[in-house]
Amino acid sequence: MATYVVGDVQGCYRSLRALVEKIAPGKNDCLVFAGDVVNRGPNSLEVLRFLSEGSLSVRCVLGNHDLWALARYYLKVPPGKRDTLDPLLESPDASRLFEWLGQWPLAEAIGNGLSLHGGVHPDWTQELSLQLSSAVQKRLNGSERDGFLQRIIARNAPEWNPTLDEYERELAAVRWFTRARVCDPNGRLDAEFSGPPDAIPAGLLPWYAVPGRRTKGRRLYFGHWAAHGFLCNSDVVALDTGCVWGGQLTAIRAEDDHLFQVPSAEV
Ligand SMILES: [Mn+2]
Repeated sequence: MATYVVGDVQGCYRSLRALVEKIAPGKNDCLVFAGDVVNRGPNSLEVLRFLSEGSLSVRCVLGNHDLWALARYYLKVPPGKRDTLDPLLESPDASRLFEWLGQWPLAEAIGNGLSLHGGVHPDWTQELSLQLSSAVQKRLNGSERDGFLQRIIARNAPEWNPTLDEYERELAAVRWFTRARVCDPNGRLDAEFSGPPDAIPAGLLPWYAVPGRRTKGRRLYFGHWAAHGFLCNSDVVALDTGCVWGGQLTAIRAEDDHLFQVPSAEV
C-alpha cells in the first residue's frame, strides 16, 4: 500500500490524468492532494468529478483556492481576479462536489509527519497541528460554516497566539495552513511574499526554516509556493511545481521518495 502526495492541481485536469496514468496506482494505494485542487486552471469541475467518483483512493487537504471556491459557492460571492470557477459553480452536481470538497481537513498525517497546503507555525507540534486541522474541519461542517468562511475570505485573521479564543485560534490556523510561505524568526507570518527563496526579504525566512520549529524531525509535505520549486529532503517536501503556470505537476511516493512528474498539459 503506497501513498502518493500530489502538488497543486489548480483545475489542470489533463495534467492530473497524465500524472495518474504515470503513477498507475494500485487499488490499495492512496493519493493525498496537498491542496488547491481547483481554480486558475481551466477544468476545476472535471478535477472534482474525477477525484470524487471513487475510482481512486483520495485524501485532500484544503488550500486557499479550495476555501475560496467553498466561499464562492456557499456565500455567493463574486469572482476574484483570474477566477475560473464558474463552470464548477454552475454545474448540476455542484452541491455534491462542494459537500465532498468541504469535508477535508487542513492537515493529514503522512508517515511520521504531515501533509498541508501552506505551512505550520513554529510553535505547533504534530499533535496540535492535527487538533487545529480537525477543529477547523468541524467548523466547516457545522452550523457556523458560512460565518467562518466569511471571516476566512475577509483575510483579517489574527496572528497565531495560543491564548486566542477557539474561533480566532482556528482562523489563525487556517491562515498558516493555507497561506504560509515566509515569516519572521518569531513566527509572524508575511502572507504577501510569493517569490523564490533567494528573493526573500531580509528578516524573513521560509516557515520551515524557523529555528526551534517544534515539528522538526517530522517530515512535512506542502504546496502553495510555486516559485519555491521542488525540494525533497528528510525535513520537508515542496510539491507545487507550477503546473497551472506551465510548469509540471508533481507527486512523490512517500515510502521511497520516488518522483513522478508530468509537464503541464494545459498550456
Ligand atoms: Mn495556494
